[in-house]
Amino acid sequence: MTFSRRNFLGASGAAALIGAGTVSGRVQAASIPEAPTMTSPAMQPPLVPTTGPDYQPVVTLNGWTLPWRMNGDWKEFHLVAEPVVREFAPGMVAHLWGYNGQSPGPTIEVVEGDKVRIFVTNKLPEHTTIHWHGMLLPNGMDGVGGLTQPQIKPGQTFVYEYEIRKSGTFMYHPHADEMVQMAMGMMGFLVAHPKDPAFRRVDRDFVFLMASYDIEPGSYVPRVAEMTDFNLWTWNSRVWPGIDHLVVGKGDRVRIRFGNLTMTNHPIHMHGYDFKVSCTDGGWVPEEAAWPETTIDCAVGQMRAFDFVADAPGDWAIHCHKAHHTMNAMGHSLRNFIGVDKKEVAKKIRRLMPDYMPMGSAGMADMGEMEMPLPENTLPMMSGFAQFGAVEMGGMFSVVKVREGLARGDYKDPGWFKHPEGTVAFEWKGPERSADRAPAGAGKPAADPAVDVKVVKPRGRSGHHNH
Ligand SMILES: [Cu+2]
Repeated sequence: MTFSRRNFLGASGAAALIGAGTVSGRVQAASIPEAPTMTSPAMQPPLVPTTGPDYQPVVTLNGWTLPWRMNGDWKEFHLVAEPVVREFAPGMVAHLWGYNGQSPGPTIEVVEGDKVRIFVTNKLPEHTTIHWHGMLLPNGMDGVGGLTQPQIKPGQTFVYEYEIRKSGTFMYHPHADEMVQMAMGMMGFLVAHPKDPAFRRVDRDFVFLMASYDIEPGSYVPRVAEMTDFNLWTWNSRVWPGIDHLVVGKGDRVRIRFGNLTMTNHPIHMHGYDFKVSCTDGGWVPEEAAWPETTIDCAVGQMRAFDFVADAPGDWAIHCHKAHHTMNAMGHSLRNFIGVDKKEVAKKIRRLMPDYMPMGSAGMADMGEMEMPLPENTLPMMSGFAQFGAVEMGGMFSVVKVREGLARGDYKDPGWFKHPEGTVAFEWKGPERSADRAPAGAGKPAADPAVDVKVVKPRGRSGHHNH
């Protein structure tokens, strides 16, 4: 782990030094805990609890969990709102606002029944607040600037104190100059674990927040007044191929939780499985009422979690099903040139612009592998490679890698899936060649279909629709 731990006391250390219940809440608040920071976009190992009830800590894609200290009965955190530089994927960084060195901010993990004290220091050039989305708490801790508290001015530190009344899936974000501050990347995940360690427990628990940015190709700062036309669709302020894979052991019980702070809905689809929607930001869905899905739509301001048992090994795609949301910048104002022969035009244009490449006469898949000159700090519209070639994706796309024999807590990338022989789609090259290609049985054609296939014709009169 690379976060700064200067003077920071671990979860057990502080409690031992200060002694439980020796001073009142207000006096304790006089000493501010260290604010650890993280600038690496690499996924940090889950933070296993050392005090209090046991729980399965979450893993934040390309992120981390904020360490805390115990101070008497209180679990204390320190968030610092500040400008940050975030890599979206290798080849592009954005100048954003976030917390403790990163956008999104660190994930906060607490337990039902915890008394939580969160210090918030404002190092932004304008005022801010933090709203604890979905939390049941005293009205004055709700973080709505002007309505429930004065805004936190630059340089000030405010304290939020509340008891965690229920477990579930939550998030935090500013409720001050909200349009600008969320468009700049200010948000973070908040997970409240159940007091009962066995309640709805899983073996791996992944979290990410969805955000959208409008960053002109060649620039670094989001346009914050954009309402609908965003060009970068992110999970934890990362885009494919920069988003961590979700590494899972075969047989693991798995939970994936996400929240939506963009300006449109995202139907999140996972291949290879059906799953149950288990939790929303409103609470747990009772097990007998959890409904099956393979795509779960997440509206603006909503959070969803789904659970499954990882019984099918493989490299399974997980992505937003809006095709424009699995593209990076430059994908939106293109005209459709399918069927247009641009060879003659291209020759003429190349006399003026030697680098000119005509695109899209037969679809745009060629953009997934081309090395076209791009403006600086700009990602290709679609990119990323896997064992069979270009994946032709961007934005909200990743891979759930289910593997046999992974150790508990092993999240290292296991590489691409080794498919059992005869289980990969293959090119038909006639009966003999294809029989060679797939000798193991699965997917092997039984005989020459040209001979055996029976053509089934619809019954009824022609032109009449059968229902
Ligand atoms: Cu989407």
